[in-house]
Amino acid sequence: MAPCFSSPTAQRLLTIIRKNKARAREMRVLFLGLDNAGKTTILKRVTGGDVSSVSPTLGFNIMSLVRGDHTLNVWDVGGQRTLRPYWRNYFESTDAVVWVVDSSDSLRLDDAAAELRALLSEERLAGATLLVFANKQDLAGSLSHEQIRDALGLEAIASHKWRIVPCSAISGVGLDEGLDWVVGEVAGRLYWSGRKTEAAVVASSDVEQSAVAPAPAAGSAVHV
Ligand SMILES: Nc1nc2c(ncn2[C@@H]2O[C@H](COP(=O)(O)OP(=O)(O)OP(=O)(O)O)[C@@H](O)[C@H]2O)c(=O)[nH]1
Ligand SMILES: [Mg+2]
Repeated sequence: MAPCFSSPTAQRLLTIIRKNKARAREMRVLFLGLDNAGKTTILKRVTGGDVSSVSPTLGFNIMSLVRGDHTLNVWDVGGQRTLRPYWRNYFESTDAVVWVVDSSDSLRLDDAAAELRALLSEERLAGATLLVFANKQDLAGSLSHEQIRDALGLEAIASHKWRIVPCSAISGVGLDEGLDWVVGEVAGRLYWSGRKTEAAVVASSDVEQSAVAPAPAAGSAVHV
C-alpha cells in the first residue's frame, strides 16, 4: 500500500523530522584561553562590534552567531586565573572548543599549554572539535602559528580533531577561516549522528557581559 503523507500521524511525523533538522543546525561553541588572549575581541569583530573598547571578561558572554545555515551558540568565558576553575561549568554539551592564544605572549605559552592539556583531558569535552586561534598576528614579534602549534604540543593530540589558524581580531584576518572550519567539522559530526542540540538562542549582534555564574542552564542566558 502506498504511504499516506496526508494522514494526521504522517503530518506529525514530518513536523518532528523538520524540527529535529532545524535543531541539528545549532552548535554549542566554547571560547576559552588565558586572559588577554583576545577571545572577546574576536567575537566582537565577527559580530561587527567595536573592537576598540573591550574590557576583561569577569564572568561570561553568550551570543548567537549565524554562519550560513548554522547557528553557533557561543560561550565566551573569562580567562583570568581566578576564573579558570569556573570553566568546567560550561563544558556540558560542547560541540567545539575555540582555544585562543596571544601569539605575542611567549612568556605565558607554557601556562596556555598546561591549561589546554587539562581541558582536553576533561571527559565532558571528549569528542569536541578543537580550533586554536593563534591571535594577534598583527603585532610585530608575534610567534608564528607553527611555533604556537609546537609550544602547545598540538601534533600529539589524538583525542580531538584539531586545527590551528593564525588570526588577528583587530584586522579580522583568519577569523572566517577558523570559524568556517569549526562549522564544517561539527556539522558533519552532528548530521552523521543525528544528535539533538539545545534550545535556540536569540541572535544578536553585540557583546554584553554577565556576572560570574554558577553553572548556566543550557540556552538560558541570552544576549549580546
Ligand atoms: N594587536 C592586537 N590586539 C588584540 C588582538 N586581539 C585582542 N587584542 C587586545 O588584547 C586585549 C585583550 O583582549 P580581550 O578580547 O579582552 O581578551 P580576552 O581573551 O577576552 O580576555 P579575558 O576576558 O580576560 O579572558 C585587548 O586590549 C584587545 O584590544 C589582536 O588580534 N591584535
Ligand atoms: Mg574576554
